Amino acid sequence: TPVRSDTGPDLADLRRRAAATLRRNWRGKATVPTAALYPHQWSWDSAFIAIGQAHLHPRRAFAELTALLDAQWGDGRVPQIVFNPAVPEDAYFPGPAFWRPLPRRGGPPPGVSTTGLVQPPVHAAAVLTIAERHPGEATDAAVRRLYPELARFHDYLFDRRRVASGLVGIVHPWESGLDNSPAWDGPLDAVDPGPAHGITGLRRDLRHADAGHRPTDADYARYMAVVAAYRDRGYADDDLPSLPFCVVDPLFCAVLAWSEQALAALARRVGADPGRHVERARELTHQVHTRLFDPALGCYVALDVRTGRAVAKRTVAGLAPLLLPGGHRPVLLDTLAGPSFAAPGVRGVPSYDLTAADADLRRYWRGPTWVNTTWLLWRALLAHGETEHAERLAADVVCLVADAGFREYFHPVTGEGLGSDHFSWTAALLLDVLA
Ligand code: 9YW
Repeated sequence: TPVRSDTGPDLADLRRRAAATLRRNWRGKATVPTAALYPHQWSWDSAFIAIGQAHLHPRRAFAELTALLDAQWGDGRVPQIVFNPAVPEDAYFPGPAFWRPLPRRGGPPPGVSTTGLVQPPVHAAAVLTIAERHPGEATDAAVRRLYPELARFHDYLFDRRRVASGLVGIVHPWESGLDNSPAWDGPLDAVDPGPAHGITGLRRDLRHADAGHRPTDADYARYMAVVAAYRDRGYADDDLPSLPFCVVDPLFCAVLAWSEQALAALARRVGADPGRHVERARELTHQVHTRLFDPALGCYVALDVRTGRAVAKRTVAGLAPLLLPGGHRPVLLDTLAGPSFAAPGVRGVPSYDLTAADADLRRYWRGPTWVNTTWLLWRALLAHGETEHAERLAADVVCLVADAGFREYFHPVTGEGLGSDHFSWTAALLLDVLA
C-alpha cells in the first residue's frame, strides 16, 4: 500500500536528498541515469540532469553537456548513449560491441564509443533554461562553446532525418525516449524479429528491475532487429522509409521545434544569425499542427512513415505540442485535464491514456507517470500562463518523490515507486520545480 504524506513534505530534506542523488551518480565528467541499470551517459537524461545540476553546480551542468557533445559524430548526430570505457561490456545490453562497426567518416571522434541513435533534442532548450536562470560570464562562455555544436545537431536532424512533408523522423523506438510506448506496437508488429537471440539471457535490465515493469522480450527482439538493420547500413540516413522502423513522433518533433526556438535565442546571445532557427522552428511547428493532430483523440499522434498511416493512440507524447505556440491548445488542455490523464487521485501526467484497454499502469512507458514528461508539460503550462494547473503538476511531482523516493517512474494512481531508485532526472527535475 502506498504511503501518502498527511503533513506537507519536508522540502529542505527533499532538496538535500536530490543533491545527494546527483552526487552519487556523478562519474567525474557526466552523470549516469542510475548506477546499476544504466551505467553510461544518456543523451536526454544529461539535458534534464543539467537543468537540475545548474541549481547546485552550474559548472557541472555545463560539463555534463560538454561531455555529451564531445561525443558528437562528424555528421552532427549527438548519440543516445556515450559508453564509459571503464564499464565492462556486459554491464549493459546492448553494449558497445553490438553497435560496431561505427562509421569512421561522419562517425564519433576516434576512441569514443557510442550507439548510432539519437534521443529527443531537449538540449538547446536546457541550455537556454540554464542561461536564463544563471546569468554570468561563465554561462556566456559555455553558451558560446555549446551553441555551434547544438546547431550542428539540429542541422543533422533537419537535413538528414527529414521525412514526409517537412517532418523529422526517428528510426528506432529508443530514439523517442519512450521505448515501449503503445504507439510503437503497430509499427513494430511489422518488424521481423529474426531468429530468437536468447534475449532473456542477454538482458541486464532484468537483473535490476521487475520484469513486469519493463519492456517484454518480444519488444527487445524487435529492438535488436531494428538496430541491426540500421547498423548494417553504416547508420546511413538515405531512404529512411526502407528501414524496418521509421516514424514521426509528436514529442520528438515538438521538442525539436521548441529547442529550435531556444537555439534562435542562443544565437542572438552569441551574436550569430538566428534566421535559420526562427524559420525552421516556424516551419516544423506548422507541420506538427497541420499533420499530426487527431481531433477524435483530442491530441497529436505519431505517423508510421512506412505505411503513411497515423497511429491512433493517445499517449503523453501527443500532449507535447503544448510546448509550441498556436495549434490546438484548448483541446490539448481539455485532454490533459480529462479522464485519460487526470482522474481524481492521479498524480503527474501518466505516460498513456488511463482509460485505454491496453494501459498497463506499472509497465514503463505504457501508463506510469514519469517526472521528465510531467516536467515538459509543467513548462508548457507555465509558458501559456496556466499557472494553477502547472502548480498542481509540480505539487504532484513533489508528492510522488516525498512518498516513494527518487524512483525512475511511478504508478499514476497509487503513487507506488517503480523501476530503479536514485534516478538522476527525477532528482534534477524535482530541484527545478522546487527552485
Ligand atoms: C533502456 C536512461 C534511458 C532513458 C529512456 C528510457 C530508458 C534505456 O532509460 O531507456 O535500456 O531501456 O526509456 O528514455 O533515456 O534513463
